Amino acid sequence: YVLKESRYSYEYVIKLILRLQKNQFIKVLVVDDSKSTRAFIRKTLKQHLYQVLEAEDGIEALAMLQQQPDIRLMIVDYNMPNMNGYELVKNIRHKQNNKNLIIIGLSAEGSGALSAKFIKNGANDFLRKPFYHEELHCRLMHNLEEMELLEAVKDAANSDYLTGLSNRRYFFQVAEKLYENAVEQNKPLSLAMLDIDHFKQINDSYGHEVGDYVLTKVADVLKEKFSRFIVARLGGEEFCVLLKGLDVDKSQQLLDSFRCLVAEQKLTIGGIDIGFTISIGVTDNTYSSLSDMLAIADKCLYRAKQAGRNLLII
Ligand code: GH3
Ligand code: MG
Ligand code: MG
Ligand code: MG
Repeated sequence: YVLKESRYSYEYVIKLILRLQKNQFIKVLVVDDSKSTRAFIRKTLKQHLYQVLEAEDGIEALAMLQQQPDIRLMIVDYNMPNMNGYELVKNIRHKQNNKNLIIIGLSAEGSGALSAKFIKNGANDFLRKPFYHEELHCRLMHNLEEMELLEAVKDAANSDYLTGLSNRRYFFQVAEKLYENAVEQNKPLSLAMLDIDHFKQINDSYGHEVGDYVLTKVADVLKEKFSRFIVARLGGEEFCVLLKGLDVDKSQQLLDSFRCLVAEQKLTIGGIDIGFTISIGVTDNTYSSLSDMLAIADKCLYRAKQAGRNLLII
């Protein structure tokens, strides 16, 4: 359909082809008590390769949202039995943590107060029935693009550009919450500071680009080995891992096997084998505070350096 209609841009067609190729269809939930309106919206959206789900009322919609958290978009009618559209929006925005869900209000009642009510309660946009199918398409597109842009900005703000790990900013934001949860629930939590040994020598011997490559490789192994945990690059060649649910003994096992793995492997860059090691400081002292934990782990790391490097100290 989109290919047949000449009015769609080249970029848009490519976007749809990519969606088809990856089999990634955006899930839209249409909530309306009118079967004919649902059918009309379904037909329009299917032409643009959305995956369309339907609910007859708010209660059914809430249940579907619970079961399918990958629903990205919702189109919500105003007049419905059991719960009207704006109550549904209010309910979703207040109770559930789904800021990334786009909600578009819908009504045949032409009052401006109604659209304001929808938007005040958390809808992203509003459409008046009857609407031209192109208007629906444009509003969805517009809101999706805005959301994608916002997500990209958030991602960039939270991650380290070179390694793709969480950055310092994000780490402290999340770590503080994890620390509080661990203390409240009396659950184990340990923290490790890692630092590449004699990294300056790698830069000095092979150049800064090779140094960067080493950093990305270390980050890749960290991501793989500690995928269940929070791993961040705190700066330079210094990393931090926050191990929720693990006491210091289990953390030590995991971290020490990582340390051995790094020490045993060599990176081959331009025909040259480069070996390096990592020193680690660990603590699970949740009695103090997160900043104390960081300070203790840092002290242990310093001791590991003093004791000759390529060591883990608790
Ligand atoms: P130690 O074993 O005591 O940790 O010695 P070191 O040489 O690893 O530590 P030092 O703090 O003396 O040097 C760290 C070096 O890391 C200095 C700095 O130029 C380099 N560095 C920091 N950030 C980056 C980066 O993003 N890329 C590269 N290639 N080098 C970096
Ligand atoms: Mg209705
Ligand atoms: Mg170092
Ligand atoms: Mg350092």
